[in-house]
Amino acid sequence: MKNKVALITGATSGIGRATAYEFAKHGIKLILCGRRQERLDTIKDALSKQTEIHTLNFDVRDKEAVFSAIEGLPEAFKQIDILINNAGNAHGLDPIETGNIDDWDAMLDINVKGLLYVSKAIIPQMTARQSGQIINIGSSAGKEVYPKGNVYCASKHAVVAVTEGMRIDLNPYGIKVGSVNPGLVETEFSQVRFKGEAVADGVYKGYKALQAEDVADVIYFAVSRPPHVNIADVLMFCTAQATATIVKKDI
Ligand code: NDP
Ligand code: 8X3
Repeated sequence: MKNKVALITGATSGIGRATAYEFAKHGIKLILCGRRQERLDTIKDALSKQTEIHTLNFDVRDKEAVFSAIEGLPEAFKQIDILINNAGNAHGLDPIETGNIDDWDAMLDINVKGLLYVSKAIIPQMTARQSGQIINIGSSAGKEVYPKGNVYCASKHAVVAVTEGMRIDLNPYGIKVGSVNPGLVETEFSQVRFKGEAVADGVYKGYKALQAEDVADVIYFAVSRPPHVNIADVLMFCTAQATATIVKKDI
């Protein structure tokens, strides 16, 4: 894996950050993206002994910023072998009749359109080289709709559909495309979903949720397979979770 270059969106927290740490262990060169520059700097400092790191600060909703950041990459990072489309969040957990339109916009603009913008900026170099790998971080919410999940679930169903579409369209170029779809993962996700309200603290209580590192392990497994193997679609839960609504809790 040494000398490969991976670009990870949403690398400042949770699954993206854990993936950066996992990739760094294996000497993969990293382009780490997010909006919080201080965090990008801290992660760069922490991992620079293990591998070369470049950081990019952009909001995935801003297509001009996305394209100019990727076009402006220094020579050593210009060839991207692995794209991890991870940036995203849930915003709110409300029934459809009272859902907040700004939350809907955020989820569709970030989780779906942002993923498309970043992909569009990178795919042409992969098709030109006839190689590359794209892993989209979907969710169990992309496989199953749950009460009040409505638009978040729609955004993640879209990620699953876009992943399948990419795999079909990029098949002639030998590009690997797959998705990793976790259930409950203990990250900042619920703080964002519930806008810092106290309810967020209870989401991971009473059971052992997946940790970001568990998902990063699977992502690394997918990128470290031999050339003829593509991990197309992974659904992963913590042991306590059976479906979106069935979670065995000790409280
Ligand atoms: P975190 O909130 O911990 O991390 C989200 C990451 O996305 C941050 O690095 C954040 O960076 C980045 N991000 C959010 N909005 C934007 C934006 N507009 N532009 C650029 N970057 C953005 O959550 P997770 O690690 O849990 O989530 C990562 C992915 O995993 C998401 O796609 C999420 O839907 C998915 N997922 C999460 C699950 C969970 O239970 N936690 C389960 C299944 C899937 P910054 O704020 O610095 O820009
Ligand atoms: C995050 C998992 O169950 O909150 O995608 O939708 S869930």
